[in-house]
Amino acid sequence: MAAAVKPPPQMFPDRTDRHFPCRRIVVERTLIIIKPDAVQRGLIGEIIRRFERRGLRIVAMKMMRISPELAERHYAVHKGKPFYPGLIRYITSAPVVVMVLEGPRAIEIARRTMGATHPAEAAPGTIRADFGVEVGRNLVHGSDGPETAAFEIPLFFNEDEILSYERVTDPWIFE
Ligand code: ABT
Ligand code: MG
Repeated sequence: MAAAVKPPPQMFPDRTDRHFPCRRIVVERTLIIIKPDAVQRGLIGEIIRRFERRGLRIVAMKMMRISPELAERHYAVHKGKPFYPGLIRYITSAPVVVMVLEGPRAIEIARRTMGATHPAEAAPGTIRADFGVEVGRNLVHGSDGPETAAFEIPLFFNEDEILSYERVTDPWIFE
C-alpha cells in the first residue's frame, strides 16, 4: 500500500509576533562571508560558533577563494569609492568561508552579532569588536538588507547547495 504523501512542512510560517501583534516576523536568509583575515587568524570556528549559538540555522556552507570577477560583482555598489581597490585586494587575498544563515529576521540578527562596520565603533561582545581593530580587516560580511541578500546569495550558491531541514532544537529556539 502506498504511503500517503504528506506535503512538506512549512518550516517557518510567516507570523505576527505574539507579544507585539503589529510586528510581522519575517523569515529571511542572509549571506555571511568569513573573510580572509579571519581564516588566516584561525577564527573560522569562533565565528561560526557565535552564529550557531545565536540560533540561526546554517543552510549552506563552503570554503573558497573569491575570484576578482566575483569580488567585483559582490562589491559593485562600492566601485569608484577610494577604498574599493583595497577592498577587492583584501577579499580575494586568501580563502574565505561562505555561509547562508536562515531564520526570523536573520539579516538584522547576523548584522548585530557582527557589530558595526568599523570595529572601533562596534559594540563589545560583537565579532568585529572582540577580534577587530580596522575597517579594512573587519573579519566578516553579512548582507545588509533583503534585496542585498537576494542579490548576494546566488553569487555564491546554486539553489541545490542550499538545504531545507529542521533541527530537533528548533521549537526551543523559534516560538
Ligand atoms: P561588508 O559586510 O563587508 O559589506 O561590510 P558592511 O556592510 O558592514 O560595510 P559596507 B559599508 O558595506 O562596506 C563594505 C566594505 O568596504 C569597507 N570599507 C567601507 C572601507 O574599507 N572603508 C570605508 O570607509 C567603508 C565605508 C569595509 C567593508 N568590508 N570590508 N572589508
Ligand atoms: Mg555591506
